Amino acid sequence: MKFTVEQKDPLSKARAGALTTDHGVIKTPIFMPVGTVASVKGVHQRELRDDIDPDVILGNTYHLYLRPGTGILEEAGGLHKFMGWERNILTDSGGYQVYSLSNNRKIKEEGVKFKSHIDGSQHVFTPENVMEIQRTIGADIIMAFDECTPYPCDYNYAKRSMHLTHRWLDRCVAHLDKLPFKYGYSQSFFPIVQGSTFKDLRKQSAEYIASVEAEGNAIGGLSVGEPAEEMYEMAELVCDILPEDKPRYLMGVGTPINILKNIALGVDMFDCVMPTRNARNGMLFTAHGTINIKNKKWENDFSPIDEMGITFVDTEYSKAYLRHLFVANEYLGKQIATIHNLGFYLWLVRTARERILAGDFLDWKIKMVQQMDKRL
Ligand code: PRF
Repeated sequence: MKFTVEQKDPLSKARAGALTTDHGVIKTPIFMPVGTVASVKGVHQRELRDDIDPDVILGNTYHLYLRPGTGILEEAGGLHKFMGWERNILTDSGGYQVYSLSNNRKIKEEGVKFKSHIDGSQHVFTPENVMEIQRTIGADIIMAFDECTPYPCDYNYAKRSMHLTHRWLDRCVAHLDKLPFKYGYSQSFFPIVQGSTFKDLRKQSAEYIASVEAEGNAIGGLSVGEPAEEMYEMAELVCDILPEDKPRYLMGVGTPINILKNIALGVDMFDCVMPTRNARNGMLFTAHGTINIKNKKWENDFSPIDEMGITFVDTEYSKAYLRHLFVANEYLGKQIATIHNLGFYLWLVRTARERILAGDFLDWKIKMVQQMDKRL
């Protein structure tokens, strides 16, 4: 993997860069649509590629390990071939999903014992087997096995949890060294900063993660219920410590406003279920604020879904039609809303990139944040 910073914004810490893997170039800042179970919910791969056009999507180790399982993925020749996606994939390690989804989890030094949310069966994730599973899934970027520290959390728990994440990281690195790539292309490994909302722990964790000298670095444990201002404070503190010449990935963030503000602090990569999940509930993101399309006010609004939108659904369908599909509980409503929201998120990060390259990112960001902070 190669990462180059092409341009730094003179008035903020934003950067425009390019990350090159064996599956192509990822232009940063980037938003990665979430494809948890080998599917970006409600969107065909062809629509994803041709209409939304992300350079990279995300998959989840936790879900893919439980279903279809590593045997099927290996037989298919890896996740790219299995799902028909030729561009980049990043897999999260399960270090978050195992806490948020599974039942009866027990965290020990060795790893996490948990029960599947699908059938209640018992499993164990360790730093070692999670690296093996991610080799078999075959994503281009794979993540360290961490504990996403819950929020709120007392200082002593956060400190113990951070040290556990660091010890697990050492085990991930040692084990990966023994595991060859499986499908003829390489994989890059990203460690994850934790430390909750405690500045000294975040600093210590960022320094530890930086010392590993991995190809890229991630910030975890944020957007877990803390006030947004605390998230920005932690993200800035960590970005200032992580190396400048490596990509920085803020996991599970966030709203369009969160994304622009974190780009300004030096974050390069984002993922979040929000554009896809909220779309299925009828919530649309636009450059002028959010829309609840189920609202009666759209019943006879025959204007396009989003005049400024970049995808075909934005101008081909009206708000009144999309509202009707939601009221009638038609599948197509969720599909159209998902394509719109992902198109908007990708437009947002691509435009941020253009503004950074043009040198006027900060003014644009301030204007956009103000403009998007509304309910239509
Ligand atoms: N760790 C991992 N994945 C994550 C998180 C984390 O802390 C978060 C927190 N926002 C989202 N996804 N492994």
